[in-house]
Amino acid sequence: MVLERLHQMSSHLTGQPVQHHPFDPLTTEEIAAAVAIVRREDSALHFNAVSLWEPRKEDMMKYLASPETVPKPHRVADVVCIGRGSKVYDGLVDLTEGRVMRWELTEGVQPLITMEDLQIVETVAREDPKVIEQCGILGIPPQDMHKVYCDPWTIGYDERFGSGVRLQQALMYYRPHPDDSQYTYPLDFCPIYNSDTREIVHIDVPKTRRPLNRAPPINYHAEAIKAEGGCRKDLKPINITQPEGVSFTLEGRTLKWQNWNVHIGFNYREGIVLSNVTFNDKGSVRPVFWRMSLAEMVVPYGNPEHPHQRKHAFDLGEYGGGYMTNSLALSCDCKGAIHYMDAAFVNKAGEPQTIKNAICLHEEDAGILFKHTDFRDDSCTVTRGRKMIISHVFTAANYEYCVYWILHQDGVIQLEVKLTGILNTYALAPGESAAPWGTEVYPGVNAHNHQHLFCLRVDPNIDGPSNTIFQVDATQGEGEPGSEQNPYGNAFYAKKTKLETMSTGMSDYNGATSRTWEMANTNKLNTYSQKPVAYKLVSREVPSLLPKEGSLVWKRAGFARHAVHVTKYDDEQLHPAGRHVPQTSGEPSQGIPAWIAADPDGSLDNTDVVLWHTFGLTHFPSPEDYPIMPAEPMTVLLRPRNFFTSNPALDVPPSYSSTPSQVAAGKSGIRGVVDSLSRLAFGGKQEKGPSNDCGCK
Ligand SMILES: *[C@@H]1O[C@H](CO)[C@@H](O)[C@H](O)[C@H]1NC(C)=O
Ligand SMILES: *[C@@H]1O[C@H](CO)[C@@H](O)[C@H](O)[C@H]1NC(C)=O
Ligand SMILES: [Cu+2]
Repeated sequence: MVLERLHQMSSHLTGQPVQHHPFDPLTTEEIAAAVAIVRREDSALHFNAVSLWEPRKEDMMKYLASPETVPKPHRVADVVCIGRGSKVYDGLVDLTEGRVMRWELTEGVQPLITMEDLQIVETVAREDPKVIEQCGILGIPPQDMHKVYCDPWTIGYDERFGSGVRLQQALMYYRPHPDDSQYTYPLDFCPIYNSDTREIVHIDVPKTRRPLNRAPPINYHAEAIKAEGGCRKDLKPINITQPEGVSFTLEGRTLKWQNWNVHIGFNYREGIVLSNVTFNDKGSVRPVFWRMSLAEMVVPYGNPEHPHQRKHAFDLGEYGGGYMTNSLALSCDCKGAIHYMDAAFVNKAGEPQTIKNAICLHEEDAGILFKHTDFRDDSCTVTRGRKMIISHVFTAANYEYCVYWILHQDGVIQLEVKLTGILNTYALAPGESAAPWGTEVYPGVNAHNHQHLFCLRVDPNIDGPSNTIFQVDATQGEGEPGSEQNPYGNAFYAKKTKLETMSTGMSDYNGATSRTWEMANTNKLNTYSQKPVAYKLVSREVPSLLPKEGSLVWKRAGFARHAVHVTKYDDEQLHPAGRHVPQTSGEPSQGIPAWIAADPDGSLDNTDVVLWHTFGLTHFPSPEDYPIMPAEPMTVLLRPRNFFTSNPALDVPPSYSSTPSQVAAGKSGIRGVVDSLSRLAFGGKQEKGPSNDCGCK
């Protein structure tokens, strides 16, 4: 109904009917309109971001409750501009009314570094006399400067320069040939680049010099493999076909699949945003999550030598997971029958840009969903599962992050992140050991220890916005063996601890107690278990932040200090390390620690709360990770607990099902499911089972 109404709306911008869902990202037309409105005030600004300012939750709820009487929330653009002298402006542009709503000069911050900001640095570095001089010292003559490359990172934070000047650090490399991986040839010095003056303002040079690596190149592209003897030849094709098409539908950006209903947004910062996630439970549409996204991440490196303490990229807050997203048009990132969505951004000049096929939507077989065989007679039911995957892939200089939001038929939502791409590398002097802060992954190549810590933002809506978060620990029963309450010493139970207030609403991981966290609606009990309806966060790769308390990373990445933080819902609180992350000193810490400090006694009980979960891995590189890393997966599950009254996937058609009485009568239930291909694979000689063989052993 709401969508129908939206279809009927027409835009004053284009005069064309539009189908904006209030959560839809800004279109290229809307980005252009926002830029034009800002330009009326100041024509000399550069654009850093023009993105949807999502409707305030309260307005949205009111509108949904009575769309006839409450006006629809306006389309609003959230704008970040950079003016003369590095001045940063934050603004809001009301697109429905065509006016600037809010415009502020923000002092002492640096907005994220865009791809355009990054690309200039290499050109400048190659022409800088001091960089040329440093290259000379390492054995690269001036006429070879075109073989020198750099990955420009934000500077992170460097106390010598502070936050007032927009700076990048250039991690330097060399390519003997344009097709060679530069990561085999890191250079040992680090120029610092000023984005305003477009010049190298300083070079950090290590005390001990490390000459250019002389090892032969090692590459991973097909040409290189051909030279090494070619690709393996024993792979037969696997074809994935959906002869009758896909099982999902899209209405605008709202996906419907197997009882799920999800709005798919996208922005320059977080990439994919899932909103208004509901599950149709036998005809009753039940809210599950209001909004979910990967909100931030930090990759701290563990080498104590200056200036490597600066290497700790906040890939989302400092560069933007959306801005760095790949166009999936040319590659084979997803397989099967695929639906794509584009992403629209602004460039520095204020022109809308489109990344084609930024988001991929497709289904995959998910193996066994459930199965049971009655050992007495081999009667059996086996049901295969299917999953719906909403994904994007972004390239953060050397690294690739593949982000998969996966819906399952049993009410589970899974976030899988795969890490691939290339290690960040540094030079080694002849005879120098990489240990203990790194590993020599190839002769002369030092890959430093590091962590990848992701921050998942979940705004639960478990049968409504009033939710409570519990930490759940498997705990032994009180009393020693022989005692009255635990006579055999075997008792254990799930101990639930409520996260009560902002200042106490945090929790670390504990694998020994199988710790999970429940997002519960305590106002509604499950009919059978008499426990609150809930979704449980199950996450098992949760290292603690290794940089110590008081360190730069600890100060800047407050969100990473605990596995879970819970905060009271606030429309403005989307970015756990702050709105503008580059060059924050962490004094005071931005984002989550600041929000908690502002309302330490704020109650988290039975109210609208947000759960922030930091998970990830600690990466000690090894030669198998080089010259390109095989993808390493990591998974977080959101599982219904006491939410349904039985397995919600019972009605998924089984691949095979027979009852004891069908077996006794010599019938094998559903027919035609015997796996003929696997028999063929072994020469077609295998006996076909008896007619009541269920075919699933
Ligand atoms: C499998 O896919 C390949 C490549 O798309 C195609 O050439 C081939 O005909 C397909 N085979 C079958 C059995 O569909
Ligand atoms: C959320 O989804 C439900 C149905 O799944 C729909 O009735 C409601 O209007 C949606 N709300 C928004 C904000 O899209
Ligand atoms: Cu890594």
